[in-house]
This record gives sequence, C-alpha cells and structure tokens, in this order.
Amino acid sequence: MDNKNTTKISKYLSYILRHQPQSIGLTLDKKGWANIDELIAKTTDFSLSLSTIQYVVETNDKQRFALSENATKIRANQGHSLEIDLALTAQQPPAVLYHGTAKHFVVSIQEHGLKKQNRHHVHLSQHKDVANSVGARHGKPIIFKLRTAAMIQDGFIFYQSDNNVWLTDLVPAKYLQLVEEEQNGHL
Ligand code: HQG
Repeated sequence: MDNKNTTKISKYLSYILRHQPQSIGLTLDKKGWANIDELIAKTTDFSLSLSTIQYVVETNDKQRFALSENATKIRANQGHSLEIDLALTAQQPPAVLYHGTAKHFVVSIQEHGLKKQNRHHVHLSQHKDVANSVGARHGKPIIFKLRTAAMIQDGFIFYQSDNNVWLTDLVPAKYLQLVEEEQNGHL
C-alpha cells in the first residue's frame, strides 16, 4: 500500500475511533474498542479489509491504534474527543516535557494556561522536535517547556498513553516557559 493510501486510512480510523463512530453507525465500548468486523462492514465509502487495518496499525508513524489480543477489536491509543475510559494510570513524567502550539495561540495560553480543548487531555511530548511538528499543524510553531517538577509537587497528575504521548488535565500558565524562537531554529 502506498503512503498516500495509508495516511488516508489512518485519518479515517482516527476520525471514527476518536471522534465520530456514529457517523457510520458504529458504537465503541466503554474503553473505546470497536469490533473490526463491524467497522469493515460499516465502511462503505471505500473497501477496508482486516489485512489493510493490520498494516496501518503496524506501520503507523505514531502508533495511534491498538488491536486487541485476538485482533477482533481496534481502538485509538489517545486523542479522543469521545467520552471513553482508556484506563490510564498515573505515571512519573520525565523532568522536561514540551507542548507545541501555534504562535497565534500564545497570548491566550499565557493568560489561561494550556487547556484540553476538545480532547480528554492536554497533549505533551518528551521531545522538542515532536512538539514542533504538533505545533506546525496549527500554524507557525512555538514551543512551551513545562516545569513538570513543580507541577508534581503541586499535585498535578500525568499519564502516558500506549504510544508514549504524555497527558495531563491542564497546565496553568505559571508552569509554562516559552522556548525562545532562536532555540526553536536549532532543533
Ligand atoms: C491550543 C496529534 C488558546 C493547543 C498531535 C493546541 C498530538 C490553546 C490547540 C495530538 C489553549 C488544540 C494533540 C488556550 C491549548 N488558548 N489555545 N488556553 N490551550 N490551546 O489538536 O496538542 O496526529 O486538540 O496548544 O500529534 O495540537 O492526531 O491538540 O494548539 O499528539 O495522532 O489548542 O494530536 O496527534 O489542538 O494535538 P489539538 P494538539 P495525531
């Protein structure tokens, strides 16, 4: 399968499994799992097979999806807007975490902190280059560095998704430090 097709299917699965399963009449269970046979049957815009799904899951650049042990079910590892329970457990985060965003959000973030917006959590990364590409999805990328040690001391809780995205409920502005643009240029 070529890259274009793989990306198209990955985007489709993200949309269905994170946001709008009802758009094809699919229901996810409480933990976000979809029955694969049902997903295939209800995908009518193009032809989807189990082997295609397995290929997309295995080769996905961010490991966005997981298959159940017997490959009868699939779910997204993170990024949902739907109310589902991923059963995440609290984890000790690395000393430094980054959040990539766009320049036009900076003033609002500095005033209100990082909010989860439509998703379950604020998404954070251990790596600056990943944060940079996350930010670039929204415009000119800008990176915030988090004072995670101070947050832990103040009782904030962090989770890590199965595909290594760090998550938390909110990040008040006082824990955020803007990484200077000159530094961004040397990722
Ligand atoms: C911003 C992708 C104004 C926030 C990525 C972000 C990630 C504020 C945008 C995952 C704000 C929300 C999530 C405030 C936050 N004022 N703007 N107070 N607080 N924002 O897409 O983190 O490819 O929901 O900075 O790689 O960009 O889909 O979140 O710019 O891991 O697998 O509001 O999605 O993964 O945007 O991305 P998003 P995100 P996938």
